[in-house]
Amino acid sequence: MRKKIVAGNWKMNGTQEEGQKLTSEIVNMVQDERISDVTVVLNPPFIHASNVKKLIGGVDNIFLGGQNCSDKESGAYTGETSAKILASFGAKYVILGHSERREYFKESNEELTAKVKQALANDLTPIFCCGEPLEIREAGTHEDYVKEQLTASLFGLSEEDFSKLVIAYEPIWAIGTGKTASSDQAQEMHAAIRAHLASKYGKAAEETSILYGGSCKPDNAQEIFSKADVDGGLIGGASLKSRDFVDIIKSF
Ligand code: 3PY
Repeated sequence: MRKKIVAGNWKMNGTQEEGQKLTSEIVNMVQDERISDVTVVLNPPFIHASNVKKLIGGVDNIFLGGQNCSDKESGAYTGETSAKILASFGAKYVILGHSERREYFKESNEELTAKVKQALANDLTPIFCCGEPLEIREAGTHEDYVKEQLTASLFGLSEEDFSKLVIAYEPIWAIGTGKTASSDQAQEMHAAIRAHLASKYGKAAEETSILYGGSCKPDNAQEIFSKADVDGGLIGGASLKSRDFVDIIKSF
């Protein structure tokens, strides 16, 4: 059975007070509404880590994650946060290769391999993002584009390391544009991603959770999550509203 996972990516949002309020509300709702079969990951900006971890407390299906980590172990890299530092604050997950980081910070497939290795060396589960921009979708080469991202960044990993990953598919054209991939488009890509991973890692790919990320909201989550190869969501804007986020978690 693959893990069902809903991860909230707060991006660069939330003051200290807002982050605490959001976290407390989510933690309370998950407990009050007895949600125990979904793994919930909160990925705030790094500086919220300690507060968020404290508020999660001992709730055993809610975890702290990061939105990125350095590809270096430690040292003179001003402004960076290592996987080791993140893990020392109690994080268990880290989003790597989000489309915004690939676009604005020019993260390459090679750099992402190094980040994945840093994460794994520090017992963080990478939520590895892949996905195509609009022009690639329109050209009809989206499957090849995404397969190449996966091959280039991940196919050097051992089967043991690969089996620790979570994958997130983000159709970039559906982020912040008001567009959403249809559930059939999501399923088609998730199945293609799983088949590609299986071509290298065999049965291990059957156990890999593949999350959908692209303007997932309470009103489309149920339809998207009902698809055979969709194991949850990487949620942007809707993760900043506790009721919406928890409604998405309840959409399986
Ligand atoms: C969004 O939906 O905003 C995302 O960034 C998905 O990864």
